[in-house]
Amino acid sequence: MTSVKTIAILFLLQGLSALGNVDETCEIGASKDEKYLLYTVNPGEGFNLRRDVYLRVANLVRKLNEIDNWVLVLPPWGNFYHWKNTQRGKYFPWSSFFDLSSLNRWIPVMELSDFLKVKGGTVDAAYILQHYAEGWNGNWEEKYDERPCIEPVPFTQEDGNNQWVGRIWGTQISTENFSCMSVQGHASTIVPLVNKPGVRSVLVGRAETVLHDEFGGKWFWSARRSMRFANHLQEEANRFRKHFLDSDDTRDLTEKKEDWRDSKPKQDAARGGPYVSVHLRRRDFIYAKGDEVPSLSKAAKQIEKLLKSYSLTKVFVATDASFDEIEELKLKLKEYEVHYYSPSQEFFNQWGDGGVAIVDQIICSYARIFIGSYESTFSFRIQEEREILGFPVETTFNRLCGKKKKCEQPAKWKIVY
Ligand code: GFB
Repeated sequence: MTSVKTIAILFLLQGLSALGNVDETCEIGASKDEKYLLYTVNPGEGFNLRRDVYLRVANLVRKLNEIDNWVLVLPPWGNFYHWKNTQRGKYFPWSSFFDLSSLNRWIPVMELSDFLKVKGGTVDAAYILQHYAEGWNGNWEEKYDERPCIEPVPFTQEDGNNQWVGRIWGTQISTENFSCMSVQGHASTIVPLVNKPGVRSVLVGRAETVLHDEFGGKWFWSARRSMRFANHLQEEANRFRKHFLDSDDTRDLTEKKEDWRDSKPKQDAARGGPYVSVHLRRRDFIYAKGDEVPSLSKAAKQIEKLLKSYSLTKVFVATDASFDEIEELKLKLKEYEVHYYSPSQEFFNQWGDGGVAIVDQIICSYARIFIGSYESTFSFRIQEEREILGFPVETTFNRLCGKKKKCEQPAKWKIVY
């Protein structure tokens, strides 16, 4: 099985590295028949939309593996607009945030650093996806065509040289075959583009351009369930739950099986810890979403209403708000216990803004009742997590209302097995 093979290669590489014995570019341990897909996402996108793009690409690999033997190379995380306290140019491998053995139970994956050890920084082809300059003119058909690049691309070609060279994830990637591809369609629309005879490694840039093959369907949820968090983050969140929120999996009825494929909690079985959790998105969201975002006073009122209706006294707030805003919110809720996660310096140095964001998301996921922010992908990922844990929908799909009279609640994307 490919996934087992990939893990075996990684162990072999780790062993050889420890012996100081690896030739950085030779194909030690590479399986002759494996092919490699790399991808990028629009640099302006945040952490949680990127997590969604992973699901699209993972299911592209699932499709590719019906005909061949592809491994997904995981693009390291870094240089994000929102990660203000994390050093620019610092990239985190996926194992910093996610459990690779869980991912591998859905499709074969490997870290970029392991790909570079096996293959070096050269790929057989690189495509940057884009929409059609002329739009789709009301005529939806699934297609892709080579077209002039619409936006600046990360690859350049020196005169008289047939190599295209780009700097991606702080790493030099080169290829002899580069083009921009206008695409209209789903992830599997580009299967023939990727799976060409003689092409063994492909980089697909701007992968967010393609849609999910079946958003909210069984394959979507399998890929999503495979995205379990790294143990060190889950444990950090569990310590916080226990210490400050009287919350643990036994009492909360949120125990999970070791392997996500065996974990299928009964719908509505999860009880959650005795606290309200809130995702209160501030900063650029206030400008981007305007009247949909509440003032702190209005947010406090909505939180208090939930605390009362669930007879709870503790609230956990995940937020990107400034310290002053957090203090202001605490003051407005002074009759209740308001908690938020503040990492130790040691934790922050190791896992950065991404690690803190995930700990916040995990703690929100285990609350008796959750309320999020309007159309925030950060909130959406928490809602998915709660579906995976088996919470009743009315405790999950709630949002804070802003000034607008009409306050539509989030769509209820229920899990499918
Ligand atoms: O994750 P994200 O795409 O969600 O971007 P939205 C928000 C980022 O802000 C997160 C930080 O990845 C975190 O780095 N952040 C937001 C938080 N809320 C929290 C929180 O509660 N705790 C912690 N620790 N960090 C979209 C962006 O954000 O908002 C778009 O993707 C754009 O680029 C738009 O900025 C306005 O969907 O909320």
